This record gives sequence, C-alpha cells and structure tokens, in this order.
Amino acid sequence: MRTVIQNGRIVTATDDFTGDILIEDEQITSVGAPGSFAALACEQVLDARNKYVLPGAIDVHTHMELPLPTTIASDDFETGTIAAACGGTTTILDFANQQRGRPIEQALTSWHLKADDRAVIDYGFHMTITDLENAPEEALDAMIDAGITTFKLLMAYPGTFMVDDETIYRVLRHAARLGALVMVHAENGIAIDYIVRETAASGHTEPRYHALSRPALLEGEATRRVITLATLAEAPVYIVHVTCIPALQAIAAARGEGLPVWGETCPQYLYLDASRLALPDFEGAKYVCTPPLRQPADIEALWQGLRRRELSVVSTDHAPFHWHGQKELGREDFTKIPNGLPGVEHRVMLLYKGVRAGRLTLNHFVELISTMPARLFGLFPRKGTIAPGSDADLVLFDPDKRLTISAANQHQRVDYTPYEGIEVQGAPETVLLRGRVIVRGGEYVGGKGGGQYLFRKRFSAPF
Ligand code: DUC
Ligand code: ZN
Repeated sequence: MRTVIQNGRIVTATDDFTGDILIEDEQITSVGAPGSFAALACEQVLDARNKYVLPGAIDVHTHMELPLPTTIASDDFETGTIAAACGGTTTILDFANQQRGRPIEQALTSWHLKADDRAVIDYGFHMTITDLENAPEEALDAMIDAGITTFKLLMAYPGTFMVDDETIYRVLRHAARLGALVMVHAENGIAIDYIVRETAASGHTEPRYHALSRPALLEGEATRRVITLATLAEAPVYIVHVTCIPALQAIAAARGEGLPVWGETCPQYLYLDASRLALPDFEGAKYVCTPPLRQPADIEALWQGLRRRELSVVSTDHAPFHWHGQKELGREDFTKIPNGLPGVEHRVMLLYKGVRAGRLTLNHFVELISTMPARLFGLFPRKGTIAPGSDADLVLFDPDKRLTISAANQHQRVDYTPYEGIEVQGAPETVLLRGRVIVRGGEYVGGKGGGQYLFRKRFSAPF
C-alpha cells in the first residue's frame, strides 16, 4: 500500500519546510519537495495544503482503567486511545502498577489484558514498583526483555504506592546498570499525609483543602531528595508532573550542573490554578489531582521552564473520573475524592495554544509533544520524527481550525473536562497510525483495535 501526503508544511523538532511524504505500508520511505512522487502509482493521496504535518504525538503519562481502592479510572484502553487519536496522539505509555505483595510480572500480565486488542494506537508500559521484595533484580532485568525500560517510583501515598528512600536508591542504582530510566512522583508523602489528616480532622472537608494540604515546598523537597539519591546512584532520573517553582528550581539547578535529570509538566499545570478547587457546589472536585494545581506564579514559571528547556516533556497524567458518582465519593471529605484529571485528548491543541501565544516555537512544540518523549523513552527514531524508516504516525494539523473544548464534543469517557469553554485555534484534522488513516475530520474512523505493543529500547541520554 502506497500513500502520498502532498503539499504539507512538514514540521519536526528541527525542520520546517513544504514537501511531500511517501509512505509504503507502515513506514515513511521518502520525504521530498512538492511533486517528488507525482509519477508513482499510489493507492491513497492526501492533500495537506495549508496544514502542518507533524509526527504523531506521544503521551508518556497515562492511567487508563487505573484501579484505586474505591473506584477505577473511567477511560479504558479503547475509549482512552480513541480520544487520544482524535487529539493527535498516536502512542501512549501507560503505568502498569505492581500491587504490594505481588510480583511485578503479574502487573505486566494484567496491563496486557487491559490493552491488547483494545488500544487503537500504539502503546507501551512503564512498571510502577511498590514493593522491592516482589521485584527482585532478576524480575527488573526481565522487564527490559519485555520491552519495559522505565520504572516508576512514588514518594507520595504512604500505605499504597509510596516507597522509602532505600527502595528509591536501590532501584535507581540497578536501573542505571540496566540502562533503564526511573520516573519519580516527587512529593513528601509522609509530611503530606500528616497535614491531610490534621486538615480533615479540623473539619476542613471541601475540595480546596486538597491543594492546601499538599504544599509546593514538599514537592520541592522530594524533588531535591530524589535528585540527591540519583546523583549518589549515578543514575538518570525523570521527574513526572512538575507543578511548582520549588520543584522546577531543583531540576534547573541539577541540569545546570550537567546532571542527567529531566522533568515533565502537564497542561493542567500550565493553564489551571488552585482557585478552581474553590468553585462552589462541589465543582472544585473536578480539579482535584496530585500534585495539586498551584498559583498563577507557578504557571508562569512552568512556561518559562519549558522555554529554557529546564522541562523537557509535556504529558497529561490522564486519569479521568466522572464528576457524578466518582468525584462525588468525596462530597463530605476531600480525602475521598479520586485524584486525577482527564486530558489525553486535549494536550496537543492546548500546547499549540502556547505557540499561538508566542510562548513556544513550532519546532519546540513538536519537541515537547513527540520528539523528546520518543528520545527519552526508547522509541526514537521509530517514533517522534518524520524521516525515512520512521513509522508513518502523522498528524495533519489545521492551524486555523477553531474549537471550544467541551464535555459535549469530547471523545474521552468522562462527564466533564477541566478545560470546559477554553477556545483553541489549531487542532488535528487527519491522523495516520503506521500509514492507516484513523482520524478524519477530527473524528475516529479506525475501527476496533489496531494498536501495537511497543518493545522499547534501553535509555540513552538525549543531550
Ligand atoms: N496523580 C493523579 O492526579 N492521578 C493519578 C496518579 C497521580 O499521581
Ligand atoms: Zn500519574
């Protein structure tokens, strides 16, 4: 099967030119000037005039069907990846979570059961380690063979996900030897847990106390601590969902010293502040995520952090819970509100808003949503760029298309969006996954399944 994409403005992290792309079966085989492939017989010709042609976006931080003690995230691998595709994302990396007391292999099997045959875009997994007893070194080695080259550790949520400093140090050290990258949720879980209990016990039960009981300083402290442990272990480290000035400063200082430290942030931390949690009638619960939304000054600092490349990736932490019936579990007590926001569908268009606002260049936008995720997570150059030999995961992006983000027009399976009413100009029009059109006119047309499990390469630093 031969496809040509004609006359598009081809934009990668480094290039920007008008040209044509030749696709044979699942891969890009050639990129040339307009008309280069006119003499070839092609089954499919797509006109990309007045559109950008971008490498498919990669969201390295999703939680489809995330099981929490009281409920489960509302998107499964089918609904969540359809929504992702409509938003221009052609690869997700989701977190398989080890249950305490159970071997990590079990988590891997369980995530394959959820995703295989259901995902409509390509996908891979990180392994969240909660219990090192059941994740011995041989089991971590086996993960590399299973295509999992990233491990996640949480410094928050004592009793469920949190691991202690010994575990962090040991995993970092072993991962460095193995060529794996450790991703860390950096918040001081012990201090936060005490503040949360103290807050709830004094009768402060509304959603806004979720943010007040998780101070930015404790995200900064944990970020500095894990960077210290990584330095000692001589390991690279990636800090997930950075939200605030203290954490950003820690990452910037480490990078300034040349340490192998990377950080990501998410659209919610770039657009929404903590005042949302104080909305009346329990609307604030729609904005409860962890770490919490911060202050306008943090938002400004994060944009600056992207600009200065102190932060390297924008992902979503997509963890959707319906407002009715799920967020409502915490109506009387904010500690019972399931933590997480939907966003996998809107990341690309929200970040492009930053290009329109003059905050990012077009190339840098592509770097943040596709190229750096591919490089850091063992997928480059198969994913993350437009070049001969790369998968033909492509987004025909209409920079003029206007859209008002709303629960009424989204594909995510959740009864609200935290971005309700935000207007964007610039959205995906057509999306190809390995040469096959799966989104046309912004709507999913790809049928069932079709996503491929990605065996990822070992970490190599993209300096
Ligand atoms: N934060 C969330 O808001 N949801 C899921 C996991 C996390 O760390
Ligand atoms: Zn997460």
